[in-house]
Amino acid sequence: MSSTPRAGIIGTGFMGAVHSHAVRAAGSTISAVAASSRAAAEAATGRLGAMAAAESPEALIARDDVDVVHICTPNSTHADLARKAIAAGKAVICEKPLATRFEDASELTRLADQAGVVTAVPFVYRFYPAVREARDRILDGGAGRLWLLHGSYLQDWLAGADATNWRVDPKLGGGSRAFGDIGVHWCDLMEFTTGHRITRIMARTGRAYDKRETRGQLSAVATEDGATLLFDTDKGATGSLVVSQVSPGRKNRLWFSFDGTEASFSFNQESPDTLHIGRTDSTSSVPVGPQTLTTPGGRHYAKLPAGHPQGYQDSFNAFVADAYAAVRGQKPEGLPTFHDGLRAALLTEAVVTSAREESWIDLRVPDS
Ligand code: 4PW
Repeated sequence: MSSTPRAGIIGTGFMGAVHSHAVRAAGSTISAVAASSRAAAEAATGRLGAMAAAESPEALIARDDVDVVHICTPNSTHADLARKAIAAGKAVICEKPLATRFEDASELTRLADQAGVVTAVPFVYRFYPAVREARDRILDGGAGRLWLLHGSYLQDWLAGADATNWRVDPKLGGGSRAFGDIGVHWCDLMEFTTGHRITRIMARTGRAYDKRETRGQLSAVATEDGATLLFDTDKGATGSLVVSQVSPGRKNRLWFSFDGTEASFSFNQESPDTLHIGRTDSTSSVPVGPQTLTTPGGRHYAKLPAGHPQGYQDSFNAFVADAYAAVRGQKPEGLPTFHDGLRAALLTEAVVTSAREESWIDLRVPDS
């Protein structure tokens, strides 16, 4: 492998473009892109800054000048592509969900471990400096005993019966849409930031639209527009989460409040340049910057002086930079791997089962 890992990106939509910016920001080259056809890959080459268009995803994976395979295609294709990339001995960065079935996510995680390849799943909200600051302070005892973990992740891009996307179709997106697409981000962020693990879940799912229009035709929808969850954790906290892709005016509002006996920590992804810390006698809004944050994690990820907000793409860049550091043999703290993708698949399975059975579900312990 070259000393600077070289990328191959499969999928050239919104996420493919985000990955390509991050790879170039990390100083790596994109040897090739692949899409649904060679023509589509060729059309995206310039936009993504890639050196070549591959004939197919398989041809991209086989290239000697591709060290890291980025999988940014519809969810139902992830497992097959990841399996092929692992078999070829490549590092794999796979969009979530790792697979639409828990069993496939489990198998991929085992195969990757056996092959010894570096894996990553873009739980990129971990890479906001404010989140790292909150995490360091919470793990250092700064919240006291965390007892209430709550928040929401709200979007509106599927508001309107004519708003649709491949994610709406369970055959392409998987059986859980709102939770599987964005709820897992919140749960990952909560577990990462607090060190608590969800042990059981009670979930309800719902739909704003029972029918949606695709190519002029109204058809029944099988996936959820939103979900509400209650959960308990292994360290004695309780919590709740509301997830929705039909909350008009909310664009990508991932918000949390982690409340302890001494302080509460809250964060809103749409205003990522501030970390809120509440105490009974004072509240502070800590501006994000290398001089204003105080912990190693906060300072490491704060690249710009306070007042110059870092956003979603910056978090993604930091995630890819750490993934590539791992490919070079380093061990960056908090890189989300296939094990975290498997955890998300486990939570998704529990949410789907709980909503169907209208009961609390204890999280099962996965084999791998
Ligand atoms: O992973 C999520 C996506 O599927 C994201 O972080 C935001 O919501 C952006 O696109 C969707």
